[in-house]
Amino acid sequence: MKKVLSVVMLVALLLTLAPGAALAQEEVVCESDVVVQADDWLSKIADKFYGDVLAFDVIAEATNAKSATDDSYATIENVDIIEPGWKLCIVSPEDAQAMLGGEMGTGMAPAAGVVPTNLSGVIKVGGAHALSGPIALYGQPIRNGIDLAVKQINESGFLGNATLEMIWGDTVGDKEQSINVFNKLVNQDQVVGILGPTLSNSAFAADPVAQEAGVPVIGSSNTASGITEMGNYVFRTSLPESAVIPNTIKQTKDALGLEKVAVMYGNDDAFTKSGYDVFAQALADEGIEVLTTETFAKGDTDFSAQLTKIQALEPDAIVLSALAEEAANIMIQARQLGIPEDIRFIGGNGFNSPKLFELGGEAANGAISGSAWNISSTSAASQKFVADYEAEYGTKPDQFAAQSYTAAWALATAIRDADSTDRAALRDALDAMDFIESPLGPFSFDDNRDPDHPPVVQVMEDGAFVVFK
Ligand code: 1QQ
Repeated sequence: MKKVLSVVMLVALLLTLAPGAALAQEEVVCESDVVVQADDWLSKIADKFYGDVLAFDVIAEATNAKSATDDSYATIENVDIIEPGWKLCIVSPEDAQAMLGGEMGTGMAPAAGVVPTNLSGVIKVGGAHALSGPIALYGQPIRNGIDLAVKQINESGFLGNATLEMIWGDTVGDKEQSINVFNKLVNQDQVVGILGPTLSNSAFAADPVAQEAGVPVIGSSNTASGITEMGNYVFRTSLPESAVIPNTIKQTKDALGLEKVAVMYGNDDAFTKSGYDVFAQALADEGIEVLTTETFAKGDTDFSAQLTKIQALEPDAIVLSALAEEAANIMIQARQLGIPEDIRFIGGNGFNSPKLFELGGEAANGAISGSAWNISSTSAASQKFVADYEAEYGTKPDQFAAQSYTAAWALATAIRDADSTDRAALRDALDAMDFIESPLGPFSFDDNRDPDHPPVVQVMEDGAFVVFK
């Protein structure tokens, strides 16, 4: 009798555990973890990872199963309420299909680990960046990010029997040199795609060479308006200033109580001019008065005339669209003139190099800039990138390295998805690329071949970039 009872109890217990919903924690294998960003709702994340919002239940179920024994994972009680900072469990697409009983739609991303069959040998990729001269302060970390990605792509067998080889050319941050490098890469080296160039100014000169030859080009530091409008072979992983600055102005207005500012910009560079246009519009939109607009040119070293005028007007802040070298000199001279430290500098992408502090020293502390990425990002992909970069180079990566690393992975993903090195097929594969994991968050190109993810505002504190609050 006793035995019969226990068998009945066991069957009853199994019945309560058995139905599809019951997922024992040990059955759940997270292929990756994702930390929720500000506007990454569960349905969006499901769409990104599985190409299907239906898979949203899978993420909730897998995350809850993990959180039962590991409290670093979130507990999701209501799928309509998820919080930034929550760690979610992303299972493999195959497991997701199985958990949903094969209900996912057709838009599913190709399963990770599908090895291309047509590729073999060495695939040449062009790297066109400023590797010497003043702009190399951006170009070197960019090169590091690309070289790290290529090493990982090759060592992991991501492209099956094929490996990538970078053919580097030094643009020196110069238009003519950029055109020369692009011509060589396209015609002589016959690369499948080009990563670069460093400056928007160079991109406007050289990208048409790639566009006309039908060679995909991915910029990872070009932030001026109009870059991807040059043609359907032009992509970028760098958030344009237009996607970053309005948020920077809004946040700094609220935090610093800005009512009136002075503006300074370089009037002979595509990025600094475009950044100025975006700043001017954002200031107007926020109702912030512009007391004066001062200009300078690349290579200028004496900014005392502009800064003396600005000092007399007593602005709440100085909005500065500049590359790092000029920006650092302007900051030093402003403080030397006696413009107090609480009159902050607010800038764009040009500030986002650690060299700003190396060149500007104490005067660079407090500088605020709109950025695509901050090193404190808690996403697993970002933390892995930072650790791998530090292990490889012994220095911390900057935003430019995060973006160039993403560009190299995007090109490799397109090569793998297309299972071909045909340049037109690669262009199409970049266009159609599903979200990939990246230090910038889940990454894909939007309909204009630009990135689409939330910006951050960072501030230089004791020589390091921290998130501005
Ligand atoms: C551009 C930029 C520069 C700061 C790149 C180094 O954003 O030229 O578009």
